[in-house]
Amino acid sequence: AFYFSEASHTFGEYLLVPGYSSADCVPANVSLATPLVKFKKGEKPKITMNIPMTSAIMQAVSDDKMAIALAKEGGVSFIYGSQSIAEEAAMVARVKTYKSGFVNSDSNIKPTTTLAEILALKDSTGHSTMAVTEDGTPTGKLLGIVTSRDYRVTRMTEDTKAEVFMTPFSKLVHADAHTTLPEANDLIWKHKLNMLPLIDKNQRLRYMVFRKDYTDNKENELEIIDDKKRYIVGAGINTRDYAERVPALLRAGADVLCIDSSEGFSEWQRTTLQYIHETFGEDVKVGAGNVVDRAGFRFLAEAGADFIKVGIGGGSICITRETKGIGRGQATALIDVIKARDEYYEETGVYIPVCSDGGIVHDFHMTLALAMGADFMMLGRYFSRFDESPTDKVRINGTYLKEYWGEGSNRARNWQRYDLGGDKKLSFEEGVDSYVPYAGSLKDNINITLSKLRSTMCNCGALTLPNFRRDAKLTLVSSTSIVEGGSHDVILKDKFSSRD
Ligand code: MZP
Repeated sequence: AFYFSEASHTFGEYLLVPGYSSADCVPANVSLATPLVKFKKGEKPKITMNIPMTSAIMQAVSDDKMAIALAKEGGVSFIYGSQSIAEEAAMVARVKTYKSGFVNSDSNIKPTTTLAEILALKDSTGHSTMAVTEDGTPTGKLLGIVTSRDYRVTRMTEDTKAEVFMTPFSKLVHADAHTTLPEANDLIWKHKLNMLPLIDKNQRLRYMVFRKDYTDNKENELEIIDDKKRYIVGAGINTRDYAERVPALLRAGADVLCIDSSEGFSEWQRTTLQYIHETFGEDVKVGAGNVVDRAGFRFLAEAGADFIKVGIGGGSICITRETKGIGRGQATALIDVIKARDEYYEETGVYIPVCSDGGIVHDFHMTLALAMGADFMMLGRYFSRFDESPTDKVRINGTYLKEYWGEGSNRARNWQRYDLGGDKKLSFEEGVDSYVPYAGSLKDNINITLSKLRSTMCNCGALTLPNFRRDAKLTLVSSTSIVEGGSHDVILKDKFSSRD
């Protein structure tokens, strides 16, 4: 057997040592722009992100709602692949056709405004979906929604009642006439509805809210917008059904794909990458992984991966190390793969971005991953805690929690992720079903995380991510100094109630 000479370490065992900060080193001047896919020396990557964050290819994390929320902040979601091809493509399409969302763009719309007038206005403002509220503000009482898909106007009058009732709908969700626009929007997303009937106390239908949607799986009916503001979205694929899944995802508008697998150093990944590039061309971008050493990186680089993910067994819901005894401490794995990426760049002039996937617990772990050389992170637990994740929020013993389960759990049954070419089933679990503390909105949390990151970069004298990894000074810490790093030898005040 081969023995690595170094023990394998994780993020919590490292600290950054500050460098010189000049006067212009202020958080407002920091750029977090980073490449998502490979590029040649002197050229620009086809896709860059404004923040170094992607959301995990998981049922409990990345659906279309998460993708839109994260794209608004400058990151990219990878829609989970452990669902049918049509469902995954529909999610991608919803992100790509989402434009301005439920925004009232004009307060001149009155309950008496005609359909023709609303449509003329909608077209002139370029909105694909437009809400009409009573007082013209986004939080005002909802009168109706106009979508560009079929130009249905949904304001209820006695005359339109028949037309609305003829429209098919699958679920009824109770909302009342005081339901505000954001609340109606949340219900639509939460219940995966195409339309929401708002019913008053007497069970009379008051309004219908429609969601612009990809409802019927007819790919040729997808709306194409030639708009630069469309959000970037990624999608997970596997090494079994790529010949059918990839074209459907590309037709739906996916900008980038990623092979979702617990272990990427395999012939299955090479075959998949080669098939996609030979069939659809080099312009179709596909990430691969996961690997944890230089040999794994080199193999996927030569097989044509457009970015490479690092990490085995470090995910918060992952029990791969306990179940199979494989994996490597995330920091050591990342440092090793980064060396391989830099060597490959020196040798070939091709820069392949590296993604650190899994095991990020504290915000400073992200800072360390970037200092060690990761181009971006993939995060599951982090995003699962937010309003925008697809899972239920529950209250247990007075605490709000969200559900979060691994792709290798019996609940997800994503056998393709662990596929070694045998039966089409999950033979044993490599992931758990769990709760995480509910944390609020994605936007609020990301803002805090990124301000910590920018501030630490300034402490280390870096205004860009490439300079940060070039100049960062890192030290391994002893277990005693980890204790020194938290508050210690004091009695925290929140241990006492105010009456004490
Ligand atoms: P974390 O951010 O929750 O620590 O880790 C998320 C990552 O764990 C995912 O991106 C994926 O690589 C990995 N994952 C997902 N499901 C499992 C599992 O069931 C898993 N074992 O390890």
